[in-house]
Amino acid sequence: MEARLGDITRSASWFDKLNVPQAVQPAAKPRDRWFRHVVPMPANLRLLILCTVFLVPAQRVMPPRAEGPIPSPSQLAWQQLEYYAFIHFGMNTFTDHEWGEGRAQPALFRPSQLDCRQWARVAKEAGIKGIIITAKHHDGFCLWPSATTEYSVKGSPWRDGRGDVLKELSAACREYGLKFGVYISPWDRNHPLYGTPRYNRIYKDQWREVQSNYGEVFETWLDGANDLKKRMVYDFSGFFETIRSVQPNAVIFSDAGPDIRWVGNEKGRAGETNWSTRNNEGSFPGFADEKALNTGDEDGTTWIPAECDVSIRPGWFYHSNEDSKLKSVAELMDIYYTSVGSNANLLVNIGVDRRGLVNEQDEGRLKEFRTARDAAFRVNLASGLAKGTLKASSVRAQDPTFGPEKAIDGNPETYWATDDGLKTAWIEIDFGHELKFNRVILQEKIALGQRVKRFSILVWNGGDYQVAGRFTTIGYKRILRFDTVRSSRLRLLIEDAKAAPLISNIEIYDAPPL
Ligand code: FUL
Repeated sequence: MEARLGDITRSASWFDKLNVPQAVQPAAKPRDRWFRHVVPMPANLRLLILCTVFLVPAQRVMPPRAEGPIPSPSQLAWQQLEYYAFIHFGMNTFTDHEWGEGRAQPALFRPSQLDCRQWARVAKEAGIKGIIITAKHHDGFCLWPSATTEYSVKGSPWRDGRGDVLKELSAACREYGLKFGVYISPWDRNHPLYGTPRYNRIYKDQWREVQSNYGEVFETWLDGANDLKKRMVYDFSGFFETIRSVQPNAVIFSDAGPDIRWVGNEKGRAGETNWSTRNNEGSFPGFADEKALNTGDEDGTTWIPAECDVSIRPGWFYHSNEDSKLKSVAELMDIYYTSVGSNANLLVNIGVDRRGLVNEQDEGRLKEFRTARDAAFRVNLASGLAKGTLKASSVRAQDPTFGPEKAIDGNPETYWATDDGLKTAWIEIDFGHELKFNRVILQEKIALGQRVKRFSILVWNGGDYQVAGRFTTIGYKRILRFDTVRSSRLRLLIEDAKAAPLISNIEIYDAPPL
């Protein structure tokens, strides 16, 4: 899928046919001939009109209008987190199960050294921005002393039945500057009311409890899991309303959004084409159209970006027999490129062990993963370039506010914009001398909609531009990988877009081999 620089043999002449302007055209300004048509009028009225016309300061060029659906402020803040962790911990940790049946005695839950500050410290040191905890998995065991059930930490010997994992974890997250999120499974294999309509109320109460008592929750995670025999008709719209009523800024994740969508697999792979827009009508958690979730819909009517959940080990919960089966750094880096690098957020799962600690194996691997990311993106070759090293085929109304330099100024608010109506355009960086690179990061100004449908990266070979790779969508972030090239110029050629492209960031790196 990934176009690589091995493809460079292709001639660049195809893009000449795209009819992309070769340089910025002077904007044709309408001529101010209004005064010709002035009809006789009283002198004081004429004076007033003249004052208004000449004394009002020159109008700024208006920013482009949004195209299609756009993210809410919470969705935008969520997208900027990029990478955060899942923690699967609960009764399954002690019974060595993935899906408990809800029959294990609460007395079995007895972590010997549970320390949420250790979880938060490891996460912080690994560059993780937040933690989502399995407050209740399918077995129904609650990690907080819920009033809705007897099946919880209050029945366990841990902290003499007075413990509360959510209380300790939310405090640790605050201490370490991490976001705190919660997963509550709707499927509950213990609750006596499961399978009856009354259970919907129980489940809403559980959301009310976890959202009312532990401070700010950044993400609420709901899967669509259902019992095969006692099949529930879940009141998902009621669940979403309940969550919104307590914490309106918490984004809600499920197969069907409403804020964040599942990416359609548990491998950490978003589509090469990945729209943050979806035609969501008829979607229901538990009935996932995996293909559509993987790519989103170009003409989607709702903004629902994708999240990639993937475990660092084969299972979600800790099993000692998986201590030697962690994903390698190379695998994690590959996942990073196909998730964060493909316009999705990455949710890496850690199974906290029976002691109640992030296991040494997982801690080590998470830190190695961070080291590899830091090494890949150490020196941005597009930063600090002198003015004039960038050119573009078009600049919105020729206003420097939207000039090509805005794509490398390190400010996510500013962006390069072309004139309205253009669907093809290029921006070029001339380094002035040959540089070696193999990664390019691109970002669109998604606050105004996702626009780019197809683009190429071209590199100058001394006499001509050659294609390094051809790609489809960009979105919030796209990271392109290709074999190392040596070149003095790079051109981003946008070949098709839903509306005039708005590029807020370009970074260029020479990532070392792993
Ligand atoms: C799924 C569950 O069935 C798995 O056990 C795991 O929790 C995964 C993240 O979500 O729906």
